[in-house]
Parts: sequence; structure tokens; C-alpha cells
Amino acid sequence: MPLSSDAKLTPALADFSRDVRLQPLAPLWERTMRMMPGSPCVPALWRYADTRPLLERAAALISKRDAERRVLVLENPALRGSYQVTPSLFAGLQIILPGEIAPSHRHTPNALRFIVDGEGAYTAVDGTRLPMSPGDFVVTPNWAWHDHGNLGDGPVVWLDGLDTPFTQFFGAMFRENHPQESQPIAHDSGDAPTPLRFPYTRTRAALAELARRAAPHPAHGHTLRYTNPVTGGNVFPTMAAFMQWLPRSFDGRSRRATDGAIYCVVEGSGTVYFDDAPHAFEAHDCFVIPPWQAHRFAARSDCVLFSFSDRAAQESLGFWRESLD
Ligand code: 1HN
Repeated sequence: MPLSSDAKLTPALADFSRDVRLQPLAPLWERTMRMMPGSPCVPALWRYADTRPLLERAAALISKRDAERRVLVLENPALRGSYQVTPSLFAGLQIILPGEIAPSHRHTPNALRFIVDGEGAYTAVDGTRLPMSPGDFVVTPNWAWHDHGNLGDGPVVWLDGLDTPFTQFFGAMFRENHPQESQPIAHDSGDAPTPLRFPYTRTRAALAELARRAAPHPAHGHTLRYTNPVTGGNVFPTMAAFMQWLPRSFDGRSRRATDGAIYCVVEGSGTVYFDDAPHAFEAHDCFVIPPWQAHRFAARSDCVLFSFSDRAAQESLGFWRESLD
């Protein structure tokens, strides 16, 4: 029983502690939990070379109708059984085959999709059909009806990011099915601008423009944050999303930040070091950088990296901090 002061564990104090705990009370001075940054979750990397064959097996074995959403959850190795990639976020890889429909529903968690591989899928969000191509980023705000389909001729894989742990934390998890499998479509966005869809062609052009105008940041290269075009703020109240470019041969400084982030490699290959442990990455690989985990990037070729994190929530709560080591 550690004591934070000079107090000695006398028989009287032990008696007192026992009496206190007979009621729903605890003496704060006996706590063992230290107040320090970081979380129980650990770094991890999921190679597409490993996840793609498993997604294909899932597609062969489980119908979209049975699964509702055919998702392999990126579960943090230190949080097995939780369906969480960090203590505040969910991430998963979803596969949809040609002709399949993922039926319409809505829920209180916010969701994002980042398209990894394959052409021809769409997601419908609150009456708008949004086409999805690799590198596109799509926003599904909380309580918006959403269903997915694949009008192409091959499988499509995307990364789902949700703030379900927030909703669970608050005891505010609600979901319901739409009466129809696919919600009625009022607009087909096609390539028209919508605040819900960020096409890769535009993001990539903006990154190239940024790289022409400014020197790379010593730790994170050239970074863009996705913003809501109406508010100018983050795309969700909880989650922030980013696209970053590491120039070829980039050798970044070590950094840590309090947001836990999930990365998806869009283009290129390189290495992320967690403390000093190297994890090589290729296009379509995903990895998680836990809160307050020291990490640095090295790029073998030009690398484009998508990421999302709980930084939006942390910033609005006044919690977010970053340090260059
Ligand atoms: C969900 O609704 C989707 O709509 C994907 O595609 C993943 C993970 C947890 C809860 C709901 C989707 C999800 C999810």
C-alpha cells in the first residue's frame, strides 16, 4: 500500500483504510496510478500483404448481408477484445464486392472512410451518393443515414475510422436501421464539390502546392489538415484528419503528441520508428501511433500518408500537447 506522503502504515491507518473501503469510498493517497501522459495501447503495423488475403477470405465466407459490414477490426495488441485501436478510436478495413450493398443505418458515432484499394464503390450519406476512389476521404457525420455499394467490377477496400469509444464512454450509443436497404438518393454528387467528400486529386494537388511553397516540417514533412468548408474547423468534433507528404530521403526528427493516430500509407515506402524500433511500410499498410509515443519517419521514396486521430476532441478540451524530442 504506497503512501504518497511520509505517513507510516500504522495498524491504526490500516484499520482506517479497511473501514473506508467497506463503503464505496477510497483514500486517494493510496492510489498507485500515476498522473502521466500515455496510454495502455502500443504501436502496431498491419501490412496490406497480410490483411488483403484475409479480407478476401472474409468476402468468400461471409455475405455482406450476414455481416452487415464486412470489417476486419484493427485491434490494438494491448487492447485485445476491446475492438479499439486506441482507447478513444475504432479502425477497421472493410471489403465490398461488386454488386453488394451494405444496408442503410445510422448511429451516434461519427465515421470516416479512407479509400485504400479498388474503384467503383460509393457511400450514400443523408440522401447524397458519394463516389469513392483510392485516396478519397469521405465524412459520415453522427446520426446520418449511410449505406454503401460497389458498382465496379472488382473488390473495394477502405479504412473505417469511428469515434465509437467516445460514445461508449458517455453511454450515448444509439443505432437504428433504415426501413429500406438503400436510402433514397436525392443527389448523386458525381465530382461536384460537397463538404462530405475530399477527392484525392485535389488533396494531392494541394500537397504539391504546399511542398513548392514551404520547407518540410522537421518531424512531419508537409501536412494538410482536412477541414469542414462551412466552419473551417475539424471535420468532426472528435476526430481530426490529415494528409502528409514526406519527400524522398526525408529523415524526420522524433516527435510525440497526446493524440493517438491511425495512419494509412497512400503512396511510397519508408520506415516509422517507435522509440528506436523500425517498422517498414509500403502503400496500403496501416499503423497506429499511440498517445505520447515517440516516433520518427524516414522516407525511401516520396511518401503520402493519410491519418486520423482524436486531436479534434483533445484540442477543444485543452488537452492536446506536442513535443519535438
Ligand atoms: C459502421 O456502421 C460501419 O457503416 C463500419 O460501414 C464500421 C464499426 C463500428 C460500428 C459501426 C459502416 C463500423 C460501423
